[in-house]
Amino acid sequence: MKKPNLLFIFADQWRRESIGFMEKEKVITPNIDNFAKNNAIFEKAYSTCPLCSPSRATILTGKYPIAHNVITNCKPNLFNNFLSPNEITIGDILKNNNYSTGYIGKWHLDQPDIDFSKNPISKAKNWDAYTPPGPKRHGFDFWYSYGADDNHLSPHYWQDSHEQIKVNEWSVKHETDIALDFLNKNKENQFALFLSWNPPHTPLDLIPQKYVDLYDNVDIPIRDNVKLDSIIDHPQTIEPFSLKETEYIQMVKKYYGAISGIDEYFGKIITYLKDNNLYDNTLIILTADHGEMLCSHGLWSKHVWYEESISVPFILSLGDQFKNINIKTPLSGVDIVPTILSLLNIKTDYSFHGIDLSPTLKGEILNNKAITMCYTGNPKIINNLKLQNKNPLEFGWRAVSDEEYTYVAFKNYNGNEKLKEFIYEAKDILQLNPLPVSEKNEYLKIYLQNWAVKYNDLIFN
Ligand SMILES: [Ca+2]
Repeated sequence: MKKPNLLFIFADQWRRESIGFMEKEKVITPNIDNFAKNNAIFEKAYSTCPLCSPSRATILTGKYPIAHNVITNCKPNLFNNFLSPNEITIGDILKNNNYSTGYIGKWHLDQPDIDFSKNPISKAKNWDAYTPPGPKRHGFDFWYSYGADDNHLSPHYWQDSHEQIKVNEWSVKHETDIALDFLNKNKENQFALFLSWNPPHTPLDLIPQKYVDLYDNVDIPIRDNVKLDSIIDHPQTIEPFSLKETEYIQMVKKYYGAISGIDEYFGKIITYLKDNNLYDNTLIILTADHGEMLCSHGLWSKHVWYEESISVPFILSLGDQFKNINIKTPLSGVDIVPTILSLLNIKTDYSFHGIDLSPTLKGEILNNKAITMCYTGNPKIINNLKLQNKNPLEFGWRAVSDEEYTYVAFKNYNGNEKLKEFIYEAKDILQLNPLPVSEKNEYLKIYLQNWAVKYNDLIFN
């Protein structure tokens, strides 16, 4: 019998609670709700690093950022910070196992083209890159992708030449059409497709209005940890700004609208798979690279240890094998490759930093912990630390979560403060009441210290 196919769909900056069935936020997602109701939900899924490139590299390699070396976003003048052709990704492994492989949408794992030429023939600007056929595509044979660009209503892509393909429609719609075409051409094959949607990533104005209009008469409650005066990101790289409540609610409606749009196209894909007898033998995963703060704790975007930033949706189906299952064991980005390979019955000699969580789908409880982290990629901060003869990799934060607590170790990026520690109880959902490290929870600190020794992480130096 054919091994199961794989369809891995992930969005960008989509936090775990921004889905209808979670009943935490008023997001309209009927297709995803229906999918989740009939399948397996990992209730504690975490991004390994709440930032695009490191998270994506971890999803594909099953390794921590300190090992695959993508510790911050791929952007100009950071010459070693891209996914090396020598890394082994799930794409490489699936291709070697005779899968027809494809990658559609945002990649953001390559060195920007403007590092090589001021006017690249690919016409890639800023952080963007054309990844040519070869080892940098990591086993993905069909390619319809770009590096980093956020023009959701006028996206562009590259296939197998430097020629940029420009499109005038919402990126989620366009990429779904390309994905359906890939599925149609490969339905007789054993296929593995990664579909990487950019929304609900900012800018939130670049969304078809019809999705925002869905929320015209919806009362949007404001999360109790939201602060709208003096909003910054973490670490602070933007000037503080403020929002009126009405402005904030309008912004949240746009964020939710993007997710409703995603829901529509996710529904089309599921319908296609069912109509073409592909649903039963396809492992489908729906997740995100990281979350979005949306002004919780007065913070914008991500790169911080709070749940809104590190938590992601993670819903999985394989025919009707895993029905109505809610898994409480934490899952982190490093666990994704070993779990997928196990569910596809693929054995490999490569080792990963995460574990195979597939036994949890059959009711086993595994003692897994999710480790999350951020380093600095800000050139000003890096230069400042180097002027102090300090290694930038010693700074930032590392965290570990289990079902009861999250422990955070934070060394401020300015280089002259001691390590700070925070403990959050899982039941303190808004994380407004950090606890001191105590006898009850210090096992997590010890766990993280052992992790740092094992993987040569420098946060406790
Ligand atoms: Ca991202």
